[in-house]
Amino acid sequence: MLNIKEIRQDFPILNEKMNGKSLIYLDSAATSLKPISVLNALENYNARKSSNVHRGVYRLSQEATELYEGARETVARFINAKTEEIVFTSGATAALNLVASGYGLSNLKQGDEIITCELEHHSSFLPWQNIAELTGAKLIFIPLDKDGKITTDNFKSVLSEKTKVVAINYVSNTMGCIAPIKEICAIAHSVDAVVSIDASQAAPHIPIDVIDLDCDFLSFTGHKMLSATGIGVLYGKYEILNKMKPVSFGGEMIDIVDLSGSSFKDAPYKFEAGTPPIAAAISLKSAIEYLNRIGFNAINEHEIKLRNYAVTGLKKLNGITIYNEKSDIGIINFNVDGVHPHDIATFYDAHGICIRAGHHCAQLLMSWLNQVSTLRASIYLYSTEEEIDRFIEVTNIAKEAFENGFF
Ligand code: C6P
Repeated sequence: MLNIKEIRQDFPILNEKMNGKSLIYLDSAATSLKPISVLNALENYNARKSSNVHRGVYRLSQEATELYEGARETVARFINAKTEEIVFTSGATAALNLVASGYGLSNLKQGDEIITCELEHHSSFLPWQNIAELTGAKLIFIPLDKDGKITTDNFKSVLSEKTKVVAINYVSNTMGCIAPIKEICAIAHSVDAVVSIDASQAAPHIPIDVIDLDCDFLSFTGHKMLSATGIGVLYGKYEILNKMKPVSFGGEMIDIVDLSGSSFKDAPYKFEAGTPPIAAAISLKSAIEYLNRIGFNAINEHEIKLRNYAVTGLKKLNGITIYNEKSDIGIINFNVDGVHPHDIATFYDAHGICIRAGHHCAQLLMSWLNQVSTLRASIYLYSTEEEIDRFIEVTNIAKEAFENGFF
């Protein structure tokens, strides 16, 4: 069980007031709060080790390089990968685009098929829609089950010898459901398709083992798992990654530059052109150490307990539609019937409660749900039962105010 009191002391922002009220942060799926250890790691680099990596022969630069490369080792251990299989990017969006442009563009042709689904975040879907347009490959969608989930049977129903790439999420950012990734990888490999996983909403909540999953690529972003913004991770099986051509060119990714042509370093460095997100990578190491100290079993247990508590509370109020009664992480996707989500979200804000309203960068899913937008409350390790009580209370006040025409 989590020691919630101790955990909350690690997050200084939780002492802030918002609109004169205690801050209740229920938008961790958008970005998480940051603990002191992560802030200290950032401060340590910026205040005491600030210099560029891989470039200087002087001691300070070597120390910065050690910190940066140490972060790569920590990330590799975190997902059971080899160090050279970890590419640092600016976020999950950049990592997912790198797979599509670096692998998809040169390996796909007219008639090939890319399997994806309507749960995808735009950063997972759009890069492949673009590659499909450029190569003539066809996008194929896994039919979701009645709860909006990917199942292995539904996946099998669209797989064929033409399938060359499978690009799907591990955990949906809007429904919070875990996809059967390990089974999907095994099935996809039976037709020699390559599998790219968007693990942005998985990495903060569940343990990931890329060897066990046997995925070919896996992307995630640091800022949803306690680190600073500006750092993302692309894991790729080394034999695939190293064959890929770089998509971004510039400093430090080169071997030899010559008038007649240039050559590049091996992976992962050929994909890290320019000065990398040094401070953010170092903060990600610290974030992973924090998460490992708490442990994913305790985190997940805490999230699911609070999530179920919130769903029970919401269901007691009439006129609430919940789109994901079951979910595997602390995400509740809902609407207050008859009221636009932005109006409710503004009401929450006046009470110090941060909740995301909109299409959540998942417009395909909104169409599947037959909605333009929804509300999303997302819970993390620092969330409390008292915060959920207040969230339910304010939802009720908002609902009654809108029903009685006060707005
Ligand atoms: N989702 C959300 O509120 P970046 O922005 O590159 O760090 O992460 C993109 C991304 C990719 N995949 C999934 C599943 C995601 O949830 C996100 C980011 C945020 O849901 C912001 S739209």
